[in-house]
Amino acid sequence: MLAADISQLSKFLSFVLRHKPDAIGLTLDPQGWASIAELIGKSDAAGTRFNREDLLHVVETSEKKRFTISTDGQRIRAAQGHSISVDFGLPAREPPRVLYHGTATRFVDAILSEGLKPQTRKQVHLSADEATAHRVGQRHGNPTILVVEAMRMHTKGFLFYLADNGV
Ligand code: HQG
Repeated sequence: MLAADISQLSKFLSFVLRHKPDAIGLTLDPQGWASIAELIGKSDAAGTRFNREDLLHVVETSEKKRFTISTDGQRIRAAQGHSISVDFGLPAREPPRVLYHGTATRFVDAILSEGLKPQTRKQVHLSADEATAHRVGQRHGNPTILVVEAMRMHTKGFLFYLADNGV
């Protein structure tokens, strides 16, 4: 596959598996899994054609490991980033002392007064290292990195999760 095709298919999969499965008439189970055969069939019917090999290629080459294949090889889900409700069945974890959130400098005043909000997603994304937070923040403009006192929040009852892909 060409790099442009890989990127396009990755974006399509993110859209369908994180946000709008019903755009192609797909149903995810409560844990966010879709049948690969059904995904391929319904995507084709909706005008996006790819085969199992293409799909696995996108999954394997995803630097951020955005998608997870089930152990039996029959199903796929997005590792994180959803705007629809999914229950990953993941246990809440004890976070490190601090975690980082990269954002655009223009959002900082609002964040400091309202708090960090997940916005259109279901969870706020935090990074274990500053370099990753910097990259995430840069997507929105001139980046600022916020240091989140994760352990202190944990002791106050806030819940932290680690997605399949390390986010
Ligand atoms: C900001 C990508 C104003 C928040 C990345 C962020 C990441 C507020 C934006 C993943 C706010 C939401 C997630 C408040 C939060 N007022 N702005 N009170 N609270 N914000 O894209 O964290 O390529 O939904 O700081 O690499 O930037 O999709 O979240 O700037 O891992 O796999 O609202 O998305 O991964 O933006 O990025 P996003 P994010 P993928």
